[in-house]
Amino acid sequence: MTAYDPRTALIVVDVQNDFADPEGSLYVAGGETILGAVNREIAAARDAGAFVVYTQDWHPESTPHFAKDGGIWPVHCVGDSWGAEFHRELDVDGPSVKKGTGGEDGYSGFSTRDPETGEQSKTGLAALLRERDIERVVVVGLALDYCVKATVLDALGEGLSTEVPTSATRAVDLEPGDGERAIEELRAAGALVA
Ligand code: VGL
Ligand code: ZN
Repeated sequence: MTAYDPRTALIVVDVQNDFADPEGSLYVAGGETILGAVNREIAAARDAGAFVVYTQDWHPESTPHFAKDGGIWPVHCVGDSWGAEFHRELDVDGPSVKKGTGGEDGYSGFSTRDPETGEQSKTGLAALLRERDIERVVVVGLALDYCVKATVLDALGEGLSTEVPTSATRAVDLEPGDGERAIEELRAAGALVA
């Protein structure tokens, strides 16, 4: 279990049906098995007075993020669909930041990127953390090699000390070993991955 205090925030990334439920369209193998570990992190954070914030991948029906529209992913997390809802076992107690809503790729909870123009935009996450004088973040959820990785790299870029408890995340592993490579990359960038 990770240690929490009021200057730490827990960021729960994309624990949504399409990633975490075996019936989901972009199911991450073992996604549902992290729910216990994620909920324990949430309880520990809440008990210590730490801020808990959630992200949700939230796409329009057509976006260059999807294979049918020229991207690489099956249709997933279409806004207001079952797949975009939080997994029913997730303890939700805090604000949620939605990303990808305008058709951009929304891998990081902090920023989105237009896949056609490359233009980057910020979500409200950094502002939520700054308002609370957060200096350290713990990042859990799905998927380790995409949205968790991108969120951790942006958190480090924001100057935040960043930790990832591996029991509370899983990788898509589009290519075998992607999860292990993500861990190496995050460590090299300065994250504590334990
Ligand atoms: C994600 C692929 C596409 C994620 C989101 O949450 O890791 N992966 N969209
Ligand atoms: Zn997505």
